[in-house]
Amino acid sequence: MSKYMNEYKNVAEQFCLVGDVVDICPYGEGHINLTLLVTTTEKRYIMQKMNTRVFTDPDSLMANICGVTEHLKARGIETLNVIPTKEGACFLKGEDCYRVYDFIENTVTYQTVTDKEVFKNSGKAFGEFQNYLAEFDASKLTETIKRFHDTPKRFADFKAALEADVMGRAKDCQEEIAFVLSHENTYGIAMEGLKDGSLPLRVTHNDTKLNNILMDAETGKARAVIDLDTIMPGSMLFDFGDSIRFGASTAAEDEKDLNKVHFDINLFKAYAEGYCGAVRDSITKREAELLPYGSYLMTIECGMRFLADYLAGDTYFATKYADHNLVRCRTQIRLASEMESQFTQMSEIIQEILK
Ligand code: ADP
Ligand code: GN1
Ligand code: MG
Repeated sequence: MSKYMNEYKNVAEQFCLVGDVVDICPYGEGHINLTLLVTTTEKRYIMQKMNTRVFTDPDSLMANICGVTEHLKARGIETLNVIPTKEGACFLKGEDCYRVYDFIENTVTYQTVTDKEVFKNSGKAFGEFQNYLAEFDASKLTETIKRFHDTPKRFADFKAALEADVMGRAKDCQEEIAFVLSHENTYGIAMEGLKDGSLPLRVTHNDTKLNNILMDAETGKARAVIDLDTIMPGSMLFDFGDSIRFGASTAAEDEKDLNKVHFDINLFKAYAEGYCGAVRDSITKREAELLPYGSYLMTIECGMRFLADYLAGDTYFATKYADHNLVRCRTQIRLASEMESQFTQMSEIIQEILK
């Protein structure tokens, strides 16, 4: 029996699965939860050991997910289907917490953009997802990670990790540290906009990277937005920006050769066409103006989060080797600095699409 069957078969059998469990193996490239593909004699499931260090209130988290998925199902939208435990709960609660979803078959997730059209389709799907969330009662949602995209707070956390330097790693990343410190005056615009009301507070997904959407394996069209853990009140800038951060790059998030990493304005345009096309009726003038900035902000924010985690000893993001978080931070800095010099072109593209 494989290591994973040994360790998790008993767990899987506590859920209402159809058929007998015949295989369990790790699946996907998520950085937060342990994701397992469970195969039974009848069908496949995704089982996740939830990261309860990151999500400290799994009851509220699962209530959010059940609420949102019910909302989507009622509108005929394909979404995650939560499989209950044999005791009728929506997740298994214990020292570790687990949940199971139907595996959504005949879909693929991408770790980089291989086809501009697919990226445009993902933009359309995330834009439509934003529209569906607009009809969802925000008061029913718990904020699963407080101040998730509050970049000045992220910057304060980064400075605390730098100050502590518990691993003695700061000496190895002076250039990256200097970049993050020198851009402090650019971090506040989105939070200020939300505070003074010039940017509307919406219900947003907040983690819109390309591998959090399942695309149809045959048509390349979006099938389902997944990873619903961070659905919370936020700004449209966060959802648009995080997709650009991950997808409008010529390389993977953890590419080691920085010569291969560039911000690709044509990919930006493709995503913007899909996303802005979908939110055309609800996007405000100020949001549209700030979409280029939001892309930069989500990129540098993610860079400083990777760097803070590197300094803190890799306690948050799953890593595969010692300086994985530093490698990731470097790609984000490269992208952010290239975006900074192309705000005008990005703005022109948005204006042209929305006119
Ligand atoms: P994390 O929070 O760690 O990122 P995700 O919920 O995003 O975890 O899942 C990790 C990966 O597992 C996804 O990128 C996707 O490839 C795959 N995945 C998750 N849920 C499903 C599902 N229901 N059907 C098919 N694939 C899935
Ligand atoms: C994490 O869970 P996952 O891998 O889809 C992270 C995001 C980061 C992303 C960077 C809850 O996303 O905020 O942008 O890694 N999710 C959480 O790849 O922190
Ligand atoms: Mg994910």
